Amino acid sequence: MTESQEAQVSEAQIAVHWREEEYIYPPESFVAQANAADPAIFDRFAEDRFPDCFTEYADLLSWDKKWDTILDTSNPPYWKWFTGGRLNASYNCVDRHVAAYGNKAALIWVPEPESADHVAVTYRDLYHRVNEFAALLRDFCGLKAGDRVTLHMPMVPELPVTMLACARLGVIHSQVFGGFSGNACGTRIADSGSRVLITMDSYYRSGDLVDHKVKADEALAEAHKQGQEVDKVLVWRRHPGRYGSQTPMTEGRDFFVDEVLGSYRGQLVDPVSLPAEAPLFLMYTSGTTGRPKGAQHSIGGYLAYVTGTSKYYQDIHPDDTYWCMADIGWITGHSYIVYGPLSLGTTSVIYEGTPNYPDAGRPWRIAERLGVNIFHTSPTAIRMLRKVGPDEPAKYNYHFKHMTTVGEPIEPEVWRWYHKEVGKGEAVIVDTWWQTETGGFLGSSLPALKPMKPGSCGPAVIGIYAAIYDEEGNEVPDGKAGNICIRNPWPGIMQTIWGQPERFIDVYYTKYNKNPDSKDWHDWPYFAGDGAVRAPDGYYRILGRVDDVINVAGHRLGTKELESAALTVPEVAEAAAVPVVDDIRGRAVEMYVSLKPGFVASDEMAGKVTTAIEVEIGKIARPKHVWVVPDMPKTRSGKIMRRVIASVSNFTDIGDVTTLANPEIVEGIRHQVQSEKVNKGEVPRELTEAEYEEIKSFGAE
Ligand code: 6R9
Repeated sequence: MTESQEAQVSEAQIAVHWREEEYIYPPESFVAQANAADPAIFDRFAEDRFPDCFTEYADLLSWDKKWDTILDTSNPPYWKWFTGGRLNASYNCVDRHVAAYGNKAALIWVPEPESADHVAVTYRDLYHRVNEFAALLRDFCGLKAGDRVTLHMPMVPELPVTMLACARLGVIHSQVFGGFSGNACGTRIADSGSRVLITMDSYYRSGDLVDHKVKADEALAEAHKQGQEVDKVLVWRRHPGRYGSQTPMTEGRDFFVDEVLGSYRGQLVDPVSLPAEAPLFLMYTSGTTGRPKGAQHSIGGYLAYVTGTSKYYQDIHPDDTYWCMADIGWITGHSYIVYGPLSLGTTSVIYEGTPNYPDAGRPWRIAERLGVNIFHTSPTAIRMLRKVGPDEPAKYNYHFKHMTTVGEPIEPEVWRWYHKEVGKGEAVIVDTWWQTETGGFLGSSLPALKPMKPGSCGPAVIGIYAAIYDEEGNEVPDGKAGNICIRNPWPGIMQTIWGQPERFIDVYYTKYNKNPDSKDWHDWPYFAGDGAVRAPDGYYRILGRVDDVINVAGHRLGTKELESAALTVPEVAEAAAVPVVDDIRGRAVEMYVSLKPGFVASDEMAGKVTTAIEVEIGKIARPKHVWVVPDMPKTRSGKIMRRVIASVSNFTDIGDVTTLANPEIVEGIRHQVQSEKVNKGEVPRELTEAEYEEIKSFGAE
């Protein structure tokens, strides 16, 4: 960087200092068996080989017809990968493995009740189950390629069966996380225009059989309110033949899958040969406005990308037993429980319940019993298991060769516990940074070829050329924080936001695009919305979101979504959501609300806000506190200053309030909130510099 460029670096940039962690090298035994152990791979994916390098991923798939063009950039930033090619995702994840691995488990399902045996679904079983269900979707529901179907299912093998049956027909599935509320599901049904909802009656969670069908009725009511009618609700039963819900079935609309399926037994459905750029699924995620964004992923590009990254970064071989503890309702589960692992013909474990049920030894008993050798989870789960059972892993005789962490930054000391105790010092760790929108990994170390560095996700993955820009689009020097961007398209990138093509450009591209007419991909960096710092060795440390998204336990919650949920309480006049640093879940949500004139603050009012959030979004978004305050700190133009209340909640320096329209209220709010927290023993530890910066600039105006 020249001196003049250096001078342009904005003063607003934050220097982020943290102790550089030592490298940790992979064991010889891992390197000897790794899928990617030859450094020549870095040359194959170097920038001058782009986009041709990605044919290495596409070649891992079986194509009905090979592509004509690797990357079509004629309509930026709506990139098209492998155009002219045709394939089927269900064929690639199921049919093509039956000859060689027909008797091998594709899925091993572990029910939550420990007394129940695990269930192995072989590739041959999976083939039959996917075919039958595809026949039902086609002939009973009248579904065809391009139709959307909403799934609201728990962690059961019927979920991948349903996804793969949709994929067989080219039906676009939109799986909504099972823990989300009926209303959240209904909003997604309406947004995607689904006429069919596929759900399950009940499932086990923390020891209880949860009534899930009740949410289907709420979802349909919400979808109806938003103008979308649903003709059929297909209800899988957790125990076939035995209904586990109190909610009545609606005649002519709701059907038990196990009953209807009887007529389709043994039927085979040819996988529909589809264009590479046809959509495979939608995955909804939160943004800064209330309306969720349906990230649309393609068949060819997406499947190639998750297959390639599963092979090289997850080091999956067909004879591995791979367990990703994420929920299939999130992108991690789609890419790295279902599509990537099954495309490679491996055995993928699905666990129904919570990791610490009935105790903190459960994951390690599962690993021991099933011979899991690749393990994948989130920092939140690691922190929790470390807290409740730090010595548990050592009691079990399992051996991981490889472990993943995903979803949030991981603290170096938590990383070290994961490495030493869970990995028994034998396993490599990949810290994988990526997003719903990106389909697969963006930042991670290639495990046999790059050392691990606790707290850093590693360099950009092969074929991804990252950069950190300041607000003006200048690259920042190493060691300085800025906005991490990906300079090039890649096959896993979403195609668009379903039904909101302008928002796709606005959110991810407008910020750093200098010429909207350019057809050159170099002019369209992808803005990820995360702050990051690069070290001189090229390793990235992800600092967290730079927008109004709160990452709770690896799940993205939009402040606007939380606030609109709070505003459904009739007495609430204004609402603001802020993050508070949480030792287990990374961040928790705190809500601040003010009431309409004539209403008084009470615990009951706070309770109503909590309930509203659970109903609108789900229990996962449940705020840690709801503070009913007399008024919100506001700018003169009337905007709520979230950074001020975020500082109050986190006990950090409140900063300059002289620009507020009502600075006098801040002291009262601080007293109210902090004295209650002190009474409850909730004073947070001292924040790290990065956390401090996040709070200080939260929702910055
Ligand atoms: C895969 C997934 C994406 C956001 C992302 C970032 C955070 C994900 C991370 C990480 C630090 C990691 N994030 N992985 N932060 N280190 N290894 O999580 O997708 O649910 O869309 O969340 O999560 O802030 O922007 P998604």
